Amino acid sequence: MTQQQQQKQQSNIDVSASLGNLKLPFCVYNASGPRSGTIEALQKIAASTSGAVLTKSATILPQEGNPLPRTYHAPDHMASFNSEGLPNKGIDYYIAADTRTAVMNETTTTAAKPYIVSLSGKCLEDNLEMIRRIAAVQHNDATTTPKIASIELNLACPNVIGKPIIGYDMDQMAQTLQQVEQVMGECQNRYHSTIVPPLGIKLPPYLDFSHFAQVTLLLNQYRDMISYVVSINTVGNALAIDGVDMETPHICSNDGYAGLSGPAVKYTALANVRKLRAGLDESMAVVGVGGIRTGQDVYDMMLCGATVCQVATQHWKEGSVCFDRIRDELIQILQQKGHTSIQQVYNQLQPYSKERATMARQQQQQLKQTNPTAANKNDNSSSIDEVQFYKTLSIILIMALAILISYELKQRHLPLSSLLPTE
Ligand code: RRO
Repeated sequence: MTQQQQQKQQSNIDVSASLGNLKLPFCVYNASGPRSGTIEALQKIAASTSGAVLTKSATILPQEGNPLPRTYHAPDHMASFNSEGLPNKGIDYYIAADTRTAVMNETTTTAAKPYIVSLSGKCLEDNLEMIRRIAAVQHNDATTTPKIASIELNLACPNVIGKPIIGYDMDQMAQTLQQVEQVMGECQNRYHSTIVPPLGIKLPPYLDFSHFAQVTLLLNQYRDMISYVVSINTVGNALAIDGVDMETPHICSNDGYAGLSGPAVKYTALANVRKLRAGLDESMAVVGVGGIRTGQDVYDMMLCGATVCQVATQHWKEGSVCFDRIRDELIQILQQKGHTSIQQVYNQLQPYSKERATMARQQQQQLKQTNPTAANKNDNSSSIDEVQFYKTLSIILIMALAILISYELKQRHLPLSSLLPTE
C-alpha cells in the first residue's frame, strides 16, 4: 500500500467518542493537573488534537500550593511524583465567560470539543458552592459563550495535608454524593435543566476487590446523576528518596510523600478501569487515566472498558503535541488490526487462553516476515534482542583483540608478562 493510500485509509478510522451526552472529536484528552492551571496552558490544549479541555482542580479561592520542590521525575522515566497541593487560580477564573471564550477560541479543529471544569473543594460546602456558581454563571451566559460542558468532581486528591482522600472513606463519599445531588436538583429547579452540566467523579486507585464492590454499590445508587467516573488519580503517598547524595526525600512538602504517576501506575489503572466497568451500571462511562504514554496504552485502556482516556504525566513531560502522536499511533494500531472505529475495541478484553497465545505468536511471526519494522515496534523483546546482539559483538571483538595481541607477542618473541607495567 502506498503512503497516500495508507493516509486515506487512516483518515477513515473513527477515533471520536461520546462521553455521556458529550461529543469528543478524539477519545483522548488531558487530565486535570499538569499544564491545565492557566488560560495560556488551556489554550494550548484547545489548539491541540486533545478531545476535550479539562482545567486544573479548582478551590473556591486561588492558592499557591505546597512549597517547592514539590515534583520529581525518576530518571528511568517510569515514575513521577507530585505534591502540588492544589495550586490553582480559584473557581471564578476557570468558569468566567472570558476565560472560556479565550481558551475555546483557540480550537482549530472543525469539530467542537467540550470544556470541562474540575473541582476539588477543601470541604464539602466548598464543592457545593462551586457547583452553585457554575449553574449561576451558565445561566447568565451569552448564547455565543462556550459552555461548561461537564464537571469533574475530584474526590481523590492525595496532597491536601491533614485531609484524607475522600474516595477511601465510603461514609464521607456517600454524604458528598447525597449533598451534591440535592444542590444540583436545586440549581436545576432555579434555572433550567440544561444549565447544570453532567457530572463525572474522579476516584483514587483501589487495590482490594472488596473496595471495588463497596464503591460501585455506592456509585450505582447515583446512576441518574453521575455520567462517568474517572479512574485513577495518582497512587497516594509514595516516597521518592535521594539515597545516594542527600539521603532525603526528593520532595520537600508533606515530609516527601507524594502522588505517584507515570508508566509505573498503568497496571493499577488498567485493573481499576476493568473492575469499575464490570461493577458499574452501563449508563455510567469509565474514563481511563494512569500511565498512558502511547497509542497502545490507549488501546489497552479501551480493551479494559474505558470509553475515553486522559493523559496526565506524558502531557506534563511532552506538552500538548503528545495528543497528535498518540492519535497517529492509535490509528495505526486500529488499522493494523482491521478496525474502522475505536468503539470496536471497547470492553473487548478476552479471557486468557492457550489458543489465543499461540495465535498471537503466529501473527507476530508473520508480521516479522512481512513488515519487520512494525513487528519490532510491537515486540517488547526486540530491545532485549538488541542488547544481546551488542553483548555478543563485544565478546567477539575482545576475543579477536586477544588473538591479535598474542600473535604480535609471538612474532616479537616476547613473553605475556611484557604487557604488565614495569616499576
Ligand atoms: O494538586 C495536587 O497536588 C494534586 C491533585 Br488536586 C490531584 O488530584 N492529584 C494529584 O496527584 N495532585
